[in-house]
Parts: sequence; C-alpha cells; structure tokens
Amino acid sequence: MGVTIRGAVLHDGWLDAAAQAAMVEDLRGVLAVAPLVRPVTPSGKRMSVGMSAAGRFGWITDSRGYRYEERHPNGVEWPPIPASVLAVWEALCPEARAPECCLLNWYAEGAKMGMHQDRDEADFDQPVLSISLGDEALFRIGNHTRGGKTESVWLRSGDVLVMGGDARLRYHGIDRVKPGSSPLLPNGGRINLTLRVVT
Ligand code: MD3
Ligand code: FE
Repeated sequence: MGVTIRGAVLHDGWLDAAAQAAMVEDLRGVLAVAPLVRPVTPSGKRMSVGMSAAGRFGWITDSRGYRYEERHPNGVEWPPIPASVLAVWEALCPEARAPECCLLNWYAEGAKMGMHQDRDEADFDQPVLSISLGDEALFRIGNHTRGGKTESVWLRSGDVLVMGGDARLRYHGIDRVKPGSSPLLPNGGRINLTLRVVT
C-alpha cells in the first residue's frame, strides 16, 4: 500500500536487490544510446544533475527553455523504456495511460535539485512515478505554491514514489545525496527515474 507524504505514496523497498541490479543493467543500455548531459537552464546555469531519457519524449532544458523533445540533443531518438521499468508503472499505476517519458536523473557526489513543480506535461490528472537507485537522497515536498512548510524523507535504493492527485503539482526537490550509502553502483552516485505521461 505504501506510506503517504503530502499525497505522494512511498513504496519503501518496492524493488529487491536483484531487481535493482537488473534495472541498472537495462539503464546502461539506454545510456549507451542516449548519453547523460548536464543541461543549462534558461537563466544560463548548468544543472548539477546529469540527464537522459527513454521513451517517445525526453525532457530537456537549454537557453530556449524547458520542453519535451522527441530526440536527444545529439540528434538520436530516445531509446525505448526498458520492460523492467514499465513493469513498475503497470503494477502501481494500472489506471493511468502508458508513460511517454522515462526521465533519468544522475546525481554524482554533491548534485542536488532545487524546489520546482513538474508542469511541462499536458494532463495533470496523470501521475508521475519515481524510482530511486543507488545512494540515498533527501527528498523534500512542499505546497502548490513556492514557500511554506515542507516535509522531508530519505529515498533509498529500490524505493518507488507515486505522485498523483493532490501531490502531482506540489513543489519538490532533492537537498542532498549521502555518498557511500548504497552498494548498488560500483562508483557510487544515485539514479532517479521518473515516468511521465507527456501529451
Ligand atoms: C512530486 N526528480 O525529475 S523524484 C524530477 O529524485 C524530479 O531526481 C527528483 O523532481 C529526483 O522532476 C525527485 C520524486 C518526484 C518526482 C516528480 C514529482 C516527486 C514529485 C512530481 C510531482 C510531485
Ligand atoms: Fe520534479
């Protein structure tokens, strides 16, 4: 069932160690086609998080703004979403439409993500599902406008968080990642996958 935090449902330890390792192997295949990039925001700041994607669309940002695109900045089509990842969506979001984007965020030591809303998608009735792999991350969730009280929770490798309903448009971010907190990735770091319906 999962634990609810401001309407987001946390499925603690949803993926066991073997499932996590198999998913990481699938993601190595994605990254071989669509390598990580550290995008630049419209204000000209380089993000600390590295990004790639799978599925019909990937989310990108550059000097022209935030948007979904059907190709990697290098011109290739995004690779398909791995079946191991789609299976998590099917299990936890059976009523939702099929995901059209699996955004892959890579957190090396020191990377973080400031508080933001996810609102570049067309249909906010569709949930967003997040999968955490590797080092633990301090996730913060707030309100429907910037500011006010927030709540924080550590996301651990194998945890899955579903943001639907009231949680879908809440401000959220990652304050920090704890180096050396998971044995999953040989050189440490954290991968976060977010599955989204875009259109
Ligand atoms: C709450 N990613 O990719 S995942 C993002 O860990 C993003 O990389 C963070 O925020 C990460 O946009 C947090 C949890 C998450 C993802 C999407 C949400 C929480 C959300 C959308 C709405 C509300
Ligand atoms: Fe987000």
